[in-house]
Amino acid sequence: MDADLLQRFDDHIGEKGYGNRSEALRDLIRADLVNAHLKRDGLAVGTLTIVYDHHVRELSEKLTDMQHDLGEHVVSTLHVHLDHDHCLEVIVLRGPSGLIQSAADRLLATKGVEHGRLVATALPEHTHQHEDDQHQGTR
Ligand code: NI
Repeated sequence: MDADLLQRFDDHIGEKGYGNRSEALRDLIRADLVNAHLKRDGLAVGTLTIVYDHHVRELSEKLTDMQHDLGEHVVSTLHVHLDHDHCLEVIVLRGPSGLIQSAADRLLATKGVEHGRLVATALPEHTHQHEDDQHQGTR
C-alpha cells in the first residue's frame, strides 16, 4: 500500500484514539458489512430522535397513532418535555431496514416535527456471521 496513504491513515486513527491499525481496520470492515446488510434490507435496530412543537394541532396524537400502527417494530419510546413548546422523542425501532427507514421518513415528514435523525445498525448476530462460521468449523 502507498506509504503516504498509510501514514495519513495511522495519524487519523491515532487522533481517533485507536491503539493500533488492526483495531481500526476491524471497525472499518464491520461498518462496511453493516452498510451492506442495511442496503440488502436486512434486520436492523435503530433509534429515531425527533424534536417537535407540541402546540401543533393533534401532532402528539398523530405521532402516537403512527407508532401504534408500526406494532412490534416500535420497541420503546422515550419522551422528554424539552421546554414550554418542544418535546423530544427517542423511538427505538426494530425490523427490516427498509421498513425502519420508511417509518422514520414518515415520522420526520409529519408537519410540526422540526428536526430529527435515524441512526440504524444491523442486529449484532447478523454482523458476526463470519466469526460464527469459523467457530462452527463447517457450513
Ligand atoms: Ni412533551
